[in-house]
Amino acid sequence: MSKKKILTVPDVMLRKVSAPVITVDKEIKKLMDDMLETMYAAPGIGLAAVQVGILKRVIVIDLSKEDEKKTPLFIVNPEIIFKSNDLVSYEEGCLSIPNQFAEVKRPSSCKISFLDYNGKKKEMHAEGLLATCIQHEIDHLNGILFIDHLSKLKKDLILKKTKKQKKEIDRVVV
Ligand code: GNR
Ligand code: NI
Repeated sequence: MSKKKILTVPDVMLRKVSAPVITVDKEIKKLMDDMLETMYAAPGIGLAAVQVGILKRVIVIDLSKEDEKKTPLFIVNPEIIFKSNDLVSYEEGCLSIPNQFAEVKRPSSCKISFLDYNGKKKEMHAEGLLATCIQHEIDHLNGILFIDHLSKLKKDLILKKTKKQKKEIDRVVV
C-alpha cells in the first residue's frame, strides 16, 4: 500500500465529476487500499478517490474509533436509492479543506446501492454519522464540497481562511 497526497481547495480537480468504475479489478483494489492508508494516516473517517487525484467513483469510509477494531467500508459506483425527508445537522470537516468546520444539514438517513471490494452488488441503509459521511463522499464524486451547502458568506470566509493558511505554509517552506 502507499499513502497518497490529498488535494486541497482551490484545486480544480475537486470540482470535476468522477467516472463510474467498469470492473472492480486489481487496479481498483490497489486504489482502495491506497485510499484507506491515506485516510487512516490523515486521519479522516471518509475519502473519495478524487481527493487523491483519481476521477473514479470510489469511496472508502471507516467510522471506528482509534482504540477499536478497524471496520473499513469500500464503496464503488454508489447510487442513492432513498433519502429521508427529515434533515439532521452535523459539524462537517473535509480533508480537502483543512482545519475548517461548519454545520451542514442533510437527510438524516439514506439507502445506497454500490459495488463492494469484490465487485459484488450490495445495498446498505445508513443513518447518523454514516449517512452524513456517505452523502459527503458522494458529493465529492460529483464535484461538490460541504461548503457548497453553506451561505455565500460562510463559504467565502472558509475559502479566505484556507487561502491565508496556504500562504503561511508557503512562507515557512520558502
Ligand atoms: O474526516 C472527515 N470527517 C467528517 C466529519 C463530518 C462529516 C464528514 C466528514 S468526511 C471527512 C473526510 C473527508 O474529507 N472526506 O471526503
Ligand atoms: Ni471531504
